[in-house]
Amino acid sequence: MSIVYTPCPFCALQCGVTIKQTTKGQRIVGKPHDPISEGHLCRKGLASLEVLNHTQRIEAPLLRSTRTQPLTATSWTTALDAVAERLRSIKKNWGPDSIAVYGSGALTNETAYILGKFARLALGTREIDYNGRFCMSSAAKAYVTMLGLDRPTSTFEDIRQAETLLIVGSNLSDAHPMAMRAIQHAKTHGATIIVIDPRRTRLAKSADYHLAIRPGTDGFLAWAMIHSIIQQNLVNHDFVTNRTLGFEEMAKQARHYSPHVVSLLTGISPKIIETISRLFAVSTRSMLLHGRGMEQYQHGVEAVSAFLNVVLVTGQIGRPGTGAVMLTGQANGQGGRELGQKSDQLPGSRPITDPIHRQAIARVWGVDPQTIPPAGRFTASEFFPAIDRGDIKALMVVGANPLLSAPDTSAVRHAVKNLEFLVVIDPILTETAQEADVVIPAGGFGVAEGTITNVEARIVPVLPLSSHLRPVNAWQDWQVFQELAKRLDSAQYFPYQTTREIFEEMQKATEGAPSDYSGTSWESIMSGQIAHWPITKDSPLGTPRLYETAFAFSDGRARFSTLVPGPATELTNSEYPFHLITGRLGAHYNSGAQTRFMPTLKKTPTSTLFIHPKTARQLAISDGSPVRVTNSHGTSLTLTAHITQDIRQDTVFVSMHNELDKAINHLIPLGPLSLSGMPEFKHTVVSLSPLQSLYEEVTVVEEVDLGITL
Ligand SMILES: Nc1nc2c(c(=O)[nH]1)N[C@H]1C(S)=C(S)[C@@H](COP(=O)(O)OP(=O)(O)OC[C@H]3O[C@@H](n4cnc5c(=O)[nH]c(N)nc54)[C@H](O)[C@@H]3O)O[C@H]1N2
Ligand SMILES: Nc1nc2c(c(=O)[nH]1)N[C@H]1C(S)=C(S)[C@@H](COP(=O)(O)OP(=O)(O)OC[C@H]3O[C@@H](n4cnc5c(=O)[nH]c(N)nc54)[C@H](O)[C@@H]3O)O[C@H]1N2
Ligand code: SF4
Ligand SMILES: [Mo]
Repeated sequence: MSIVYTPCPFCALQCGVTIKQTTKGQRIVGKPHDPISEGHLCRKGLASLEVLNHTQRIEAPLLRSTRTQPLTATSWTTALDAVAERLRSIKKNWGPDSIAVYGSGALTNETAYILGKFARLALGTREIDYNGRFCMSSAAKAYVTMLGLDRPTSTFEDIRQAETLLIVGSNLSDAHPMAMRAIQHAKTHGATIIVIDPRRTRLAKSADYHLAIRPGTDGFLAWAMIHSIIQQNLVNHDFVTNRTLGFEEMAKQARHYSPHVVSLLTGISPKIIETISRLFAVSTRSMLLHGRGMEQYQHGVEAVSAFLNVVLVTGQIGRPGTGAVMLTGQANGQGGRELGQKSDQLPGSRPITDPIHRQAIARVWGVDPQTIPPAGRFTASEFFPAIDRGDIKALMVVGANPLLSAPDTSAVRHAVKNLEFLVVIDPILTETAQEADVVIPAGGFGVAEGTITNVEARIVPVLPLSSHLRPVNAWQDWQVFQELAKRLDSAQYFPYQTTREIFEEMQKATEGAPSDYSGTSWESIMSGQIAHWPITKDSPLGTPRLYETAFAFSDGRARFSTLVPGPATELTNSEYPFHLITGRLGAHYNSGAQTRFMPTLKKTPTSTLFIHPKTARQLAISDGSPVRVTNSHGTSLTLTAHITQDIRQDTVFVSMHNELDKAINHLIPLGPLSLSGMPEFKHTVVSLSPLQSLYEEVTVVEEVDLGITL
């Protein structure tokens, strides 16, 4: 029997799994002593072996010569030659920036790093961005601007030690299930849990306070908390004076947001606003945790910034059991965004426009800084309109399924069809891959080797299964880019024999950068040493808790924010009276490309509309019946009603895991982007109409009843 320890392929907790391989097959259990899951796994983790023999898994490259032909299996050489030849000819005809690269937080650190290098050196394009733009970019912008680094300030050990936990727009119980262990630990030790979510999730049910806020109004709530903290004389003046800048201006702005006024916007009573503000301020150890629920709005950056103001004004940061934790979503949502996949960043979270950072990367890559293209013109969701305008002619998608997960599905589909060339690199034949000219399988669970940086900014080793048990013919992603680079006359930049060599080059590239990985080693990561970045030569064991003495600015001080909160882009009205909010189910994952085909997980249906019983009754909608959901642009989807008490009466919820013809992003327009480039994924307004009226059914039942009585 052999045993492999590797992380679960799904969320950013990266719980360790133990795969026991015997001649009879494989078995999966939790990894003992895992720092987050303590040896347990959620249902997705337990089902993860099903990713290996997934019905949509591809084992050989697929190719077609025209879009009207079906994709057929081909040799690696033919597929790689075809990709290189098409990209070379598009670059010659339209210039390098006509090729765009769409990366992912599902990739290892080494793949993320190589993808950025490949785009900028082998293709020479400035257009690279990734699906984390849809995920962590609003939180990242707020944290970098106010605290200095794009990283949660604290770890799960701090959550366990907290006395008050303020959890905003996060459905931990379904989206990060093993995190519930830390919450439960804190609760058992007397912590007060405050949850802000329009829905009563399992987390909300277990909380001391559940604020079922009106969607899109969190930013206002946070400002009312600041107002209330100042009014109740609960400002931590020592902290504010010694460790921050900009308090006076911020406090002046807070005057506009009295709990009374804000209660009208949010639906939360002034008394509750005052109570939770007091609790957060007076408790010795308070923490803020947040998910996408407040971030994926046009004013998501403003909302996160306002909550960080709450943390700073109360001085609840830099000590055990305090701080702010943006709950990263994807497996490598953290590392994925640090290593050069963002349109505006080079590896190490280095701003691409900064000459010193360009110089540092140019040195590691052995090129002139001029060779590194400038910042991209487009973020991930802007790629698709750019394709329609003719600015982008070829797209390379690596580890994402934008046909389902980017806003405005029909527009994305139209754009993808307009491309001269689409290549997808993914072990699964996703809906996006099905539209491609060439599909190349690489990486993924059981195959990928390297490292991932988890929700705590802790670097974890990723190991492949032994060769006789993993899918045949499996390639690492970097091998694909290396082979393509050879064909694009850039072999000299990709001389690697092993993944370790990439890790070591990546370490050099991050040395002295904001996200600094330089002080650890491949051996120590592979032997399971706990390491949270920054890991420098001076702090080789890393930094679990940030900002104990100074924030990451040259003067060491955090910055208060005066960004003004704003409403959701679309407001309910008589024609579209319901908020539609979107998010996750416990059994499925993101676009559903993996979980909709996994025998254990596919038992949980997708395409469901969660609706309150009173609303359902008013609209004559019965449980399990089809409902037409129409947005203000006149686009409709038919979904199946699931009646539940656990949602506001003016709000319905749909997951993002539906199959293509029911994809929720048919209803989410591209709309104005946030300051971070994030679309307003969480929200739109809709009208609802039953396709099968409850009253018709009731009439029939009454007739039968009458018959029996007579
Ligand atoms: N099971 C499962 N787990 C996952 C994933 C998955 O697809 N499935 N995906 C992973 C990824 S990539 C991510 S980013 C994370 C996401 O993790 P979360 O952010 O926790 O999950 P979501 O369901 O997207 O949104 C969280 C909550 O926001 C609420 N919400 C909607 N609008 C508002 C609002 O205006 N204000 C507030 N306060 N709340 C609001 C929704 O009701 C929902 O319960 O999960 C990760 N883990
Ligand atoms: N309306 C609405 N839309 C949303 C959201 C929402 O809440 N509401 N959430 C947004 C968020 S937070 C996110 S993160 C996105 C996620 O949505 P997508 O970007 O579509 O992500 P996934 O569906 O997780 O697809 C990841 C793919 O990566 C592949 N993969 C895994 N490992 C590897 C590897 O090692 N190598 C390669 N090459 N491929 C690999 C998997 O097989 C899978 O097909 O969706 C966004 N869209
Ligand atoms: S909590 Fe996340 S990482 Fe842990 S087992 Fe579940 S899906 Fe996997
Ligand atoms: Mo995400």
